[in-house]
Amino acid sequence: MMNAPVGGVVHHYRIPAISTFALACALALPTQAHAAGTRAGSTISNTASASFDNGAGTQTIDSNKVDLRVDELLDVAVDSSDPADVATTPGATGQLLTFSLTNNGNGQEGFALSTVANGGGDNFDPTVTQIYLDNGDGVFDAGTDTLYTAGANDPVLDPDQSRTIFILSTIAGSVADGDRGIVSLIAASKTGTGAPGTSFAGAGEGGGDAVVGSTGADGQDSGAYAVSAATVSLVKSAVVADPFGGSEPVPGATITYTIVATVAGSGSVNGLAITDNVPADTSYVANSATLGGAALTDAADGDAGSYDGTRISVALGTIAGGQTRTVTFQTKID
Ligand SMILES: [Ca+2]
Ligand SMILES: [Ca+2]
Ligand SMILES: [Ca+2]
Ligand SMILES: [Ca+2]
Repeated sequence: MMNAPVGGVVHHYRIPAISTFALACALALPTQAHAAGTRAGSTISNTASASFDNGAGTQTIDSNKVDLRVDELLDVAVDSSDPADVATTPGATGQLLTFSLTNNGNGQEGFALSTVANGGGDNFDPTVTQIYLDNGDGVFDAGTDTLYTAGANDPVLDPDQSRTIFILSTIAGSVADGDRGIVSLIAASKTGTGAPGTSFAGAGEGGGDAVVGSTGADGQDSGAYAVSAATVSLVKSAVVADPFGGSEPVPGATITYTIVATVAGSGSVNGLAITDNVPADTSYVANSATLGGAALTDAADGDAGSYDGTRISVALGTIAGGQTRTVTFQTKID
């Protein structure tokens, strides 16, 4: 048979002329794999023959034909498609986990989907809000993918067919940096599940029985969210310089305030801004604000700082964990 070498020939640059026909045949074959085995409902027919010589020459007789209808095996696999924990943040919504669902049976089958989000082995329980059935592009888009409703649009797959499934979750606001939350997706054959070998009479594709395969006709896999969060701490201090070279807080003395913002954690914070009202009985020293030692103008302009006559504002923007920002400004005691 030519079948065996064909697969190897396809991957070589030089194709022997003798294999051209075989190669063409290989390319013309359906691309679908046949891991699921012979399609349910197929008939396997067999007839035996006997030949003999009874003195009147060789004769041949055939047996009766034996037809066997192939039953449907129910097998399914669920696999997480996320290569690692999916990063999330406290209070986040619409957080995505991706799975593949594969019909490993030999007949068309529908699958009921469900999730478990409190299975343990982690730090918190995500709240699953929706399951979506992908439209085939492998990318989640709420506008073009199908919102799953159990019992209403259970995915139906041909043998060896796979479908991408998306799970969306909300993350509690109380979770901490580094916390993990696991969600499992479960798919169960709608014809039935059970111990391998369990048979559902007449329920198979093509009229045969449906028989639970080695997977129990259900499958599940888990994905996980990992919280990447940051916290901000703010420390303020003051240094006084009096007009006499000392540090007494007397009228005429200058107070230099220092505010240190420290961001901790594996995540980052957005829109970090520091404000400070200039205290009563003092007068702000014009253009005295600094950020990281660099001067800031009082005008609301290109730099991060401004003074509006009442308070100092410094916009720091997005700051990653492990970084600090130091702001100073001066006032004079009236
Ligand atoms: Ca079926
Ligand atoms: Ca949990
Ligand atoms: Ca899609
Ligand atoms: Ca400014």
